[in-house]
Amino acid sequence: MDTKQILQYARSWVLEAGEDIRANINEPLQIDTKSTPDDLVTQMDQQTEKFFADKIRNQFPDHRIFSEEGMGDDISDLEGVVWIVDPIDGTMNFVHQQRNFAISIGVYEDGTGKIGLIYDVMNDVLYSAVKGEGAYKNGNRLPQLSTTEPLKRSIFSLNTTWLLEENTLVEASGIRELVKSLRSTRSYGSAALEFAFLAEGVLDGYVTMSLMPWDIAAGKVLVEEVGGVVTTGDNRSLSMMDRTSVCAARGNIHGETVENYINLKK
Ligand code: 2AM
Ligand code: CA
Ligand code: CA
Ligand code: CA
Repeated sequence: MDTKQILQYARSWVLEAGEDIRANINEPLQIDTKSTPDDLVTQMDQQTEKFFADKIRNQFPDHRIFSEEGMGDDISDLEGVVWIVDPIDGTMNFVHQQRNFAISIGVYEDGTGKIGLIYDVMNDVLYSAVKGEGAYKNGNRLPQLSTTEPLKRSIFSLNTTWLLEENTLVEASGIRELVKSLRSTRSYGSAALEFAFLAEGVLDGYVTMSLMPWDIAAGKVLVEEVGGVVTTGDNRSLSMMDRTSVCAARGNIHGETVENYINLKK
């Protein structure tokens, strides 16, 4: 694939979609729910996904689209070029806060992540990475992550739905031990931004249950380009087809972290 050309189109579409979201940020939202009353979707999620699907299909008719809100293709493998799209990652933040959400686009070729774009829309900050060519924040190269800072001086982002898990699972997961070992924790509510902040070095790790491929696809490319490691919660490689737990961290603390997560399978 012509990575440079695809990156150029992807970047310009992401910026255009983001500008449209900003321009309409105070317009009334039509808010629907999906699997649960807290699983939200708005017309802006759908409209933005349709924007990408139309652009991709028009420009790259042989590429396929794997996306959250149903405008993509029926995907059961990652052969060829697949755009893995989350039009708004952090819909709850979008609805409640009008900030702290991102557009996330990963472009994969035969299952390998080639391009990752995460756009922090309200701050107009674009994180981008091409496999083998480094990661950037608004065009400025991000340095490699520290390989020496220990867990005790690390900040991890954690999804606090952990606290709702059965006590036995919480105990078995080692999450309490991990939290005790860290300097502190955060929770931003947008998986894509959590990956981007890890790539930027303002977070040192991100551990969560139950993400979908479009939550992860771009972030994995970004984090790996600065020397971070991204696996499932039980240290397997991510499939990018199924719902999965995630442990992403700086290279020197990932192994130690994931060993505290022996029961974090899904
Ligand atoms: P979303 O806003 O695109 O749905 C919130 O902690 C993070 O988890 C967000 O990145 C959110 O993505 C994702 N998320 C929220 N609900 C989810 C669900 N039911 N399944 C998978 N991911 C979800
Ligand atoms: Ca969603
Ligand atoms: Ca998402
Ligand atoms: Ca979404």
